[in-house]
Amino acid sequence: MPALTQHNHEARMTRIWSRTSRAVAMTLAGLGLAACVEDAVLAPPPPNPAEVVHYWHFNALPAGTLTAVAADVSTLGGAEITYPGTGAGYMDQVSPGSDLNAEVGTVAGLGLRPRNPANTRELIIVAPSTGYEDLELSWAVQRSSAGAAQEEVFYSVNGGTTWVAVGGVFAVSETWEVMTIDLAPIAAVDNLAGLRFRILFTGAGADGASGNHRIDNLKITGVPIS
Ligand SMILES: [Ca+2]
Repeated sequence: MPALTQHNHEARMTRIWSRTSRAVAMTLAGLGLAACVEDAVLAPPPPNPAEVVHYWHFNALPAGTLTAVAADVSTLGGAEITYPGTGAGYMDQVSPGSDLNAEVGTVAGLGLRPRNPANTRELIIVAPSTGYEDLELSWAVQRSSAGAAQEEVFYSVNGGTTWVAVGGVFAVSETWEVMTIDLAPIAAVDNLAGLRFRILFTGAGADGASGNHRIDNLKITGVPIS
């Protein structure tokens, strides 16, 4: 909404009152126009709200070894999770998942289980951000008793050639909890078709023959660039 001076606004309201019904005026009041009488200039419009760009709730995962998991919900498409590396580790479904960090109306259902040994693999999250800024990455996580003690997150703006650590080292416990990384200060990840993230499993237990992490409701939100 363009800025209006108080004078112009009041003159406009007078004209409206003179030729329209009370019902129309009440509608304008409902839109907030009546609230600006005390202000010299109307407030600027609010920023666009953030929306879910990619969302994995994992509730439709098939049984067996998983090599690539597409996002369950995506405004852009092309989002998937893989777990490349060496050794016996792999991904499969886990039940139950968690409703932490879930979108409204989404049940806990299933989660994703990257299995040990995990220190020879990396969880790759391909997540285009074309048309979005002020990103946020979040997910619910727990580990099994023998799972890796930590997760470390990185982003890449060049398709995985180089990685930048972000958010520090997360200690992961045996109780589900939500990890959130605010990417709004990092303009490099905005509006980028080739954006990807990776999660490394580190610390005690990451090299184990058994043990795993359980991940659910992994979400990337962003604000549409206007
Ligand atoms: Ca789930």
